[in-house]
Amino acid sequence: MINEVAKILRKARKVAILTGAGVSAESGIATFRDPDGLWAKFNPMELASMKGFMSNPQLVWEWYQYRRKIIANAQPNAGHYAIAEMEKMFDYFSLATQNVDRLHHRAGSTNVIELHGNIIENYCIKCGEYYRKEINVEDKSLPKCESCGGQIRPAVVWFGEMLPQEALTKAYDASQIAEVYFSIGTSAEVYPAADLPRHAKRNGAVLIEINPNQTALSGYVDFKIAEPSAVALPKLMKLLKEE
Ligand code: BJW
Ligand code: ZN
Repeated sequence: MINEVAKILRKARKVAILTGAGVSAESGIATFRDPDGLWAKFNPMELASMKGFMSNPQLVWEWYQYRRKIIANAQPNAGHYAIAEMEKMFDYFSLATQNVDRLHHRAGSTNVIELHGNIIENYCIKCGEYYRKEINVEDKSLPKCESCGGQIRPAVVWFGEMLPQEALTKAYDASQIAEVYFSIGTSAEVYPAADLPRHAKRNGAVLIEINPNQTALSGYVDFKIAEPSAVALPKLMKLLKEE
């Protein structure tokens, strides 16, 4: 299977990728919907929605501080590095991620499209201004906006919230342009991101999934590499370079 994918990639000029939490799993960052994932232990509506934040901002803030600590101590893995390498190999390349951890950036990827925001930054729920003071991950107290005194929240996209329009437009453009589209480490259950690989295939792309498990997309893809991304992606790079 991986040999066939390498063969297709050798001929391809335009490649796009969508990644999800599985890409960071081997960096020690928990996914959401796996049996040991975050949603097995925590309630998504309590922690990842505006309603949840309004009813218990302290709880939500502490949960984000806890995750920030894990992410700050994590390192990009071989999958992130392989993706960073890929962007130099094609005439057109686009990377969109649902991840908020910025590990793609830290691995050297440029122009990363962040569909669900990022966990590093924060903004005010009242005036929208970004909070520029440094956040100490050990500090449990809720910061307040320096301009208007409003509540500060993490710059991620919660359930029921619109994705950043520019990011979504760029990601849709990429899924339209790509000859080869990869869906890597995502359950492909959360919309609108989950529509991107489907849109790519509808527009003629060869659709490839890299994921050790079955997903909502597995029955629909052209090729499935059922391996962890930190294993499959370096293998693929090696095959491509061997030519
Ligand atoms: C490996 C691996 C390894 C393991 N290697 N792989 C009904 C139908 C359609 C849509 C909706 C609906 N009801 C509600 C909606 C909308 C909702 C939605 O899609 N819900 C579905 C769950 C049904 N979407 C939204 O609300 C979005 N906004 C929106 O639609 O706006 C328009 C609107 C406005 C107002 C009203 C209504 C609509 C926003 C979605 C925001 C998602 N936010 C989160 C939290 C972000 C912040 C944070 O991190 O704290 O984003 S939820 C969470 O899920 C996170 C992720 O980015 C996202 C996707 O998860 P992902 O990355 O796929 O992870 P997992 O865990 O699901 O999968 C991991 C995969 O990795 C697995 O497959 C493993 O097998 C694999 N894996 N190890 C490779 N080593
Ligand atoms: Zn404010």
